[in-house]
Amino acid sequence: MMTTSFEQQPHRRLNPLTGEWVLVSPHRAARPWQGQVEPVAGEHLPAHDATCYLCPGNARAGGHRNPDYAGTYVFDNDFPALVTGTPDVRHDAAGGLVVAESVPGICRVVCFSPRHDLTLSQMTHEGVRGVIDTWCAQTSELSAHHDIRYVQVFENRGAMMGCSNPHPHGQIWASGDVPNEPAKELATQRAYFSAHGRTMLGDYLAYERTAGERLVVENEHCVALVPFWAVWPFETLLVATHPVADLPSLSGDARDGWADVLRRLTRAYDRLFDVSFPYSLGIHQAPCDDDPHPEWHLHAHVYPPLLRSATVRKFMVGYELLASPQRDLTPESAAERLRERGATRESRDTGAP
Ligand code: H2U
Ligand code: ZN
Repeated sequence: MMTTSFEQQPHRRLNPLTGEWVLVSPHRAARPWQGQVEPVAGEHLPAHDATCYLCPGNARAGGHRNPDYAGTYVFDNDFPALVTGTPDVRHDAAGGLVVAESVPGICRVVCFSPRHDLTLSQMTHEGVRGVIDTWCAQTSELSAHHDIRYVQVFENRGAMMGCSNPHPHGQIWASGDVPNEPAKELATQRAYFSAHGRTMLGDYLAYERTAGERLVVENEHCVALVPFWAVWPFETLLVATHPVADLPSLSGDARDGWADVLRRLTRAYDRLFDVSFPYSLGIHQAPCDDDPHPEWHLHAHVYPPLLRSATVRKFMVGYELLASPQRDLTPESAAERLRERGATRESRDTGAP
């Protein structure tokens, strides 16, 4: 348990993966709140939408047509942020103050299901397992490219997160650099592994399993918890129970375990405010740079913007933008609320494909 005085008094918590602090002000959570927590009528979507650029058989921008796919479907993004074959150029002026360099890369879109009206939380176990298998296969394929050093798998869900289309899909951006967030985690995990000979997240997971108060859903392969240093109100961290460095290293059983936790967690999120819960989800895996990565422990972050209801979101502005992230709701109470809604182990045959 936490030192009792921290339950009421302002304090800051360290994120050992990034080396950054978050300010926690639990006493503010008790302040009067006039807003209602009300269910929002869900948008009714058709199973197939003739105007959707991700539905089977439909045309996309640029003239491509999607095949009549049955499971997942991957295509090269028609508006990629990164492209292959960019000339290798570096600009360094003003004694290192004005620096730019070229970044080659490949951007893909992953349709999770042919059904326009589903989310990960509503798909069957087999459907979500198919998504994980696709992430694994894409990671293997993209990391084999000689100019790729990092493969970022992610999903932006919901209009609140800037997602342009409700059709269940995610993206993969593979790049020639190791981007900011994984680069921070590489440095901290490396330092921890060289000091202790064990992975940072393996030791952290052992601590959380004993403490119990931040656990949300788990099985023998994957644990979802609200990290001690969570910034977003209902942020979660998914950690592999057996340390592996990347998605392709997950065994078949472990992929089933991740599918089970992903489904139960996204269902718990949907039940929290009785709304199809928006979030950004991303897998953090080892860089594919030919170095061994015994320090890297496969994990995923889920960052949902909602704070008090389906319509009240947290904004990262003011102090957060200029000084440090801050939260009122403690990670422990967020975990308790999610745990209550994710307690049941779902039957494998509920849901849709
Ligand atoms: P969101 O996940 O943020 O909604 O983005 C969907 C992606 O789909 C976006 O990166 C791509 C956009 O470039 N896209 C296509 O590749 N082809 C299309 O016909 C429309 C959208
Ligand atoms: Zn669609």
